[in-house]
Amino acid sequence: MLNKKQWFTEIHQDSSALSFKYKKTLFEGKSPFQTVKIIETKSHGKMLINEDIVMTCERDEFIYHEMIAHVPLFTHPHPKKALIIGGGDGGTAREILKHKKIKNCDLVEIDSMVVNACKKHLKSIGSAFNDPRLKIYFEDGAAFIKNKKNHYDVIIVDSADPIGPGKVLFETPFYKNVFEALKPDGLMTAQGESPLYEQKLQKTLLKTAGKIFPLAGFYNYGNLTYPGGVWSFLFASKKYHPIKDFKAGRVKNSAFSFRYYNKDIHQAAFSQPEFTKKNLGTLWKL
Ligand code: SPD
Repeated sequence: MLNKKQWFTEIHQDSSALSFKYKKTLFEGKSPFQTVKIIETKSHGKMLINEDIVMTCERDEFIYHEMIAHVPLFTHPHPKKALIIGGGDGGTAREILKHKKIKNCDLVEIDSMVVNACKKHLKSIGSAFNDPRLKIYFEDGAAFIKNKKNHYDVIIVDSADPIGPGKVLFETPFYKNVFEALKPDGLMTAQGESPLYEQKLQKTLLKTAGKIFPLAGFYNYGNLTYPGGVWSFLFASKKYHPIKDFKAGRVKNSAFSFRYYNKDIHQAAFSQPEFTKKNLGTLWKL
């Protein structure tokens, strides 16, 4: 919700709200899927907002994008082919393409308006759109993946919340198709919502992924702009374990300049508070 006094407010579950003061609106549109806005905030840089929900902003996007991309890519020992479902702002692609081992990265975003608006107004996030290894498809990711078998080393589901067109990305048929689309030693990560607000969803998601993948669990991160501050990613893998198979030396040798991710965070992020352990119970398979 944008109001006259230049505050954008995201209302969460009709019970709390996060507001950001902004200087101007850079882009405002309505696609067949959603409303899309980019605003210039007072203190959080440019911010992408879909359906009045903050997707990403310049001030803290590095946390989300480094964690969704480098945890899987430093777990898989030789990732060559990657798929991003969603991720139209380009931040996840930017991080994936830092890995020179990646030869091809497909990005399947349902909404071309998001990509085009970010290309124009959020260049620091969408800085890898011209990388020749990146191929963008404006399609429904859930449909796209049905036709891929044994194809990708790593799949990253960079989705919005499980409302609207993205809801299917949290459901069993989609996870079965992700499993099929991965090579025999492939692995995936997915936007996993707030462990504080979405305990029921996390439990369902882990049950879903845990029935399909031999290894499944959550890892956490903190940011400034998502309700509750502490958020998570789902990690699911056919073979490689994110801690036992992780070679910390690869992170150092990469010489990437991270702002959040490092070898210690990679491992620590899988530690869970007591309420999460209790919630996820024996389904925790890591
Ligand atoms: N509550 C909003 C969660 C949005 C997660 N996806 C963000 C996309 C960043 N590339």
